Amino acid sequence: MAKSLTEKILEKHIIEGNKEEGKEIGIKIDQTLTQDATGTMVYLQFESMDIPRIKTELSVSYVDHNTQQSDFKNMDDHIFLQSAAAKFGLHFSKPGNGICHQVHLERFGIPGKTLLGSDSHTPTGGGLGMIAIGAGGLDVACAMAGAPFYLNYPKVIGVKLSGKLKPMCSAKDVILYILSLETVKGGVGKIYEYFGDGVKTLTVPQRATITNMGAELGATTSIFPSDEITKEFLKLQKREDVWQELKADEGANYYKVIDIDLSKIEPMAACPHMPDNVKKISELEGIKINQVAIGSCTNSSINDLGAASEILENQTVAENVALGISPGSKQVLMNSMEAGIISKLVDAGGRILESACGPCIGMGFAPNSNAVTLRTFNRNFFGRSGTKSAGVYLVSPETAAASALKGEITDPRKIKLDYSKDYSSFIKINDNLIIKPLSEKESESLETVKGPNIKPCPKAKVIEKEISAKVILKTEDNITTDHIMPAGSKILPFRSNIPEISKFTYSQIDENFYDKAIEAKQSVIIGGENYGQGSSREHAALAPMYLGVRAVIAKSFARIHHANLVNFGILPLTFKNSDDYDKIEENDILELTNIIESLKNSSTIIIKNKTKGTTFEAIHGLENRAVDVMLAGGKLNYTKQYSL
Ligand code: MIC
Ligand code: SF4
Repeated sequence: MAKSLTEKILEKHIIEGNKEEGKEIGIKIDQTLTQDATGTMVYLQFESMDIPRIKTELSVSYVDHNTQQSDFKNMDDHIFLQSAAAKFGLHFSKPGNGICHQVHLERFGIPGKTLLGSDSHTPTGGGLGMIAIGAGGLDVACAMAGAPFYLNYPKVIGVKLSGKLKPMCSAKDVILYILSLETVKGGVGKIYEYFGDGVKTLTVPQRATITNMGAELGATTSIFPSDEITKEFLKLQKREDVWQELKADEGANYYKVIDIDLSKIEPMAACPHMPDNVKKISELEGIKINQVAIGSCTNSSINDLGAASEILENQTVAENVALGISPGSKQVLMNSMEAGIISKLVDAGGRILESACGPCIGMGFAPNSNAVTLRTFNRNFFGRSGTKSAGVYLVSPETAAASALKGEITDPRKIKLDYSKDYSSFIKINDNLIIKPLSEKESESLETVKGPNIKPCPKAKVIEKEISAKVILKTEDNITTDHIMPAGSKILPFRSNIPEISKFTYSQIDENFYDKAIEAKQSVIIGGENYGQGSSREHAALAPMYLGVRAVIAKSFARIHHANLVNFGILPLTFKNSDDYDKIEENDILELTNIIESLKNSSTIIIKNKTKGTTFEAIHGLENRAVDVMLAGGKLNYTKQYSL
């Protein structure tokens, strides 16, 4: 039978379970990546497993998120990460070397391999033909220890591309268009597989823009075939030897097929505050802007900066616009300097920021009050830019540059009609910020180095038969992990210190959340649809766990956050009847009954609302392995109990 590419790669990696849509499988992970903001917990967890060395083919620890270093904390984290990489046999990518996903694409990704990353944009690797999945840090630690990664066998959506993008229309506009069709929850439990004649018109970085932002669909991942274009990209990276051709069989069966004619794609923007709030630029033209930021793991390849530089060449950005550029990697930065791109951008008034996540995660370059900011990033969640009153529009580099010139949202086709030049062959490689792993013998006697802000990862409580807990928060639909555990320069330095970071839990939407949780001792959160979408940060589960949250009852969950809740012993439940959501209020006392028995033998749990005197049912829907994790009191306890 004709197979999809996804099926072919998964088939080679399945070690537990069978190909049955929606059912749990365990797959072998070939490569892992971590970044510093999630990585410190990953290596603390790995260390606590007492495994001397990683068991993957390759694992890389990147530093790209917390690079502002306003005091000792960030750099203490970097040093800890470097010492852990040396001790456990990883590559270490030093700060300044670039954003994990861009660097991994350039230097490490291999078509046909599986990659698990403690960052939700790990699917960027799908641009190279990898099955690249974002996960919580503990799942990545377990994969490094040689354990399978568990996921539900996904539905495979085919995206058939035909035609060719028109000048000034870009890969970013393609994924924004798909978001407008599929929404931020349309991809849950799905893999988007691209095929068709249009694929060969897209470069690897363009494909990676699409797979990167596929994360915003809630998808497990997205993947492109590995073809001659992939080979050319790897050849330029002097890694041609890892190339192999990979594609779906003719006539492969997809759950559904989305047809896209690239020549019909127009410049688009995701309007505040959701990546699927997409409109055509033509509908937004004229909106005055204050800031433009070009960069992030979505759009910071050399051609992205090159396109912006051509639009801005010999011009000056509008008086009221601040332009910031963060190149995706040291390679992009160096080659953009040699190609004259950086001088054009600086000449036009751009500020060159570090090769790091920077403004994308609220680490500097925060916009002014009530600002309109255009960003080539992938997320525009409320408050993420660092300024609560700002509105972020997500756009292509072409639209960003054209709008920076005009001082208002502008269709780039009105500024320039040409194709932008292809800078991709402009490439000089210098890996001197990547520290290679030591031999087993050399690393044997090493110890990790922990500064005073690095505290052990707290353990979850073992689940009891009954739990009585207070509802301390009731949320709307599409709550993101940025709502649950915000990022930004004030909070990110506490990623290695759960007691401290827990004080910021839900601070964006309820300043009293921490006090309420402490007072209640045991609590429950009520959520709407797609609860926990966005980032993979397990801190959004770890901190609530630390504060005594025992269950989240929601209409539906995002994949990674659901797994993180289980990993840290918080019971994720969905309403059997979604009308019951309306019948619960904050401060109600809920009693979850007969939990252990229900987890083992039934799919539902009976919940009594003691305040209202009502009873309702919630579904746990956990597979046997997840039930065992819950019963053990979270994945750390579980892995110890049933050693890998
Ligand atoms: C993000 O884009 O939200 C982040 C910051 O990269 C996160 C990881 C984190 O919170 O550390 C992600 O996407 O997983
Ligand atoms: Fe970094 Fe932003 Fe990409 Fe997250 S989305 S990895 S913060 S650049």
